[in-house]
Amino acid sequence: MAVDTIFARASGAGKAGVAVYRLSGPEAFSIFRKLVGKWIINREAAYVAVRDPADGSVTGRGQLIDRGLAILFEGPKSFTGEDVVELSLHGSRAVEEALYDALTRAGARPAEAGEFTLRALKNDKLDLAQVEALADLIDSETSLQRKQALGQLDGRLSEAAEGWRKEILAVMAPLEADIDFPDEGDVPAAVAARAGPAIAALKTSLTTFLNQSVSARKIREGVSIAIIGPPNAGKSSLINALAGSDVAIVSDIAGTTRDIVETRLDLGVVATIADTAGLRSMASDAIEEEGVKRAKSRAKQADIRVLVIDGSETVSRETLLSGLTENVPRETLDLVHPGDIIVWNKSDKTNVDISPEKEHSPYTELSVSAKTGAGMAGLLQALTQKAAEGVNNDGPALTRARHAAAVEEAIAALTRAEANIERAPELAAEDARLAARALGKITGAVGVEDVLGEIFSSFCIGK
Ligand SMILES: Nc1nc2c(ncn2[C@@H]2O[C@H](COP(=O)(O)OP(=O)(O)O)[C@@H](O)[C@H]2O)c(=O)[nH]1
Ligand SMILES: [Mg+2]
Repeated sequence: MAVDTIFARASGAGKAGVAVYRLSGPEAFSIFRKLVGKWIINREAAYVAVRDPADGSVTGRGQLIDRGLAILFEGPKSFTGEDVVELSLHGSRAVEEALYDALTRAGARPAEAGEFTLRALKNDKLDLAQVEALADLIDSETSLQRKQALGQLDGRLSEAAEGWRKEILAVMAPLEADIDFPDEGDVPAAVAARAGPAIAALKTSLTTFLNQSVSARKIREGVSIAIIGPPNAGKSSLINALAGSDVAIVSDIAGTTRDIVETRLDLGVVATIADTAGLRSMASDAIEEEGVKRAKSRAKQADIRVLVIDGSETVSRETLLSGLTENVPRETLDLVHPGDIIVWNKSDKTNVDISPEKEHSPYTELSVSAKTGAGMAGLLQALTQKAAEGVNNDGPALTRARHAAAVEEAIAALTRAEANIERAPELAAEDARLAARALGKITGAVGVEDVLGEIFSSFCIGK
């Protein structure tokens, strides 16, 4: 099947001093010649005039479109593995339109979203884990995300997955030999003696790896923080103070915040912080009631909860934590887990003195004033620390649910192999084969077609 030559703007849309256009495919170089009228040296930037070969006969003589830098990348040493042309021209709508017309007339077609990367995958320039890493790198917002994506783009995860897959295959080989020579009576015991511990060791390393993946996914997906508490405690004031902008409406009318208001914070790790409706049992109407329901459900899903208390109104720490305070019922306290944060707000008014007991508290307790900003640096620090807890970005990491599912599948298969190894080595061999297959899904050595749609749906044109 003939492969089309495709083009797209690789740099962001809109007006810009320079925009990079990419052309890839078997006709990329001949189309370049039609527009530029000459050859340039592979992998060397050259200043060229790009012209519209409208009359179809004389190359390089048409109407001038723009001048700029061109680089040729001869396949397979290019991003897609095909012949690639990169043109850095002026980033204007008119240049873009004229260029697209000319390229289309010269025989190329506009690329679909992610099509360059898809070609890189098909031509073995990147494996599936690296394609995901590329998407993550382009989407990265924090330095941890950037480093993690770069590591994966370098093949850190792919190498680990491939390494384990090969180890499993190595363990499997004597099991298969056993199947081939079933008459040698003492083989099963010897095989089991050797393969059993090897399978157990593999299972252990895969399980450790899987457990670490929680933090890797946190880096990619971000941690979720929910601000909860009774009405008028200052939850909305707090999110505004943290975000440094008015994301939520502040008012002394109880029940003002009804839906969840979210904003992003860079705590080293990306964090989504949510302001929620005040928790009270006597909601004034059905909308507020729904808001309370959402607040509770968000509190349950969040990685970190921040319970905000009006410290100027609460009588004492004991009454609060025993659930005796009228406006902070037991039900609200039950949403808060050990390790979560309790913020005693409005410290600018008289506030409960938490200093004697806070050292022994199962929670991180802080006295702040969302109004004056007192104590806010400490809160930010506590959030940063909790968000970073257990986040480790050294070494390969399972950054997506898809990777974790593949490792889980491999562990389950190895568990079956372990159980079968003495009684039925042929079944154990099959289980080991399935474990290897499961790991092959990470790089796309297996089952690539099943996940392509989902992975590439996040790509935009030009990637
Ligand atoms: N004095 C004082 N007032 C505050 C503080 N934080 C919030 N408030 C006030 O408390 C009222 C309720 O605040 P709001 O943020 O809307 O509370 P929410 O219902 O928990 O979201 C508003 O009148 C705020 O101005 C604070 O630290 N000190
Ligand atoms: Mg509010």
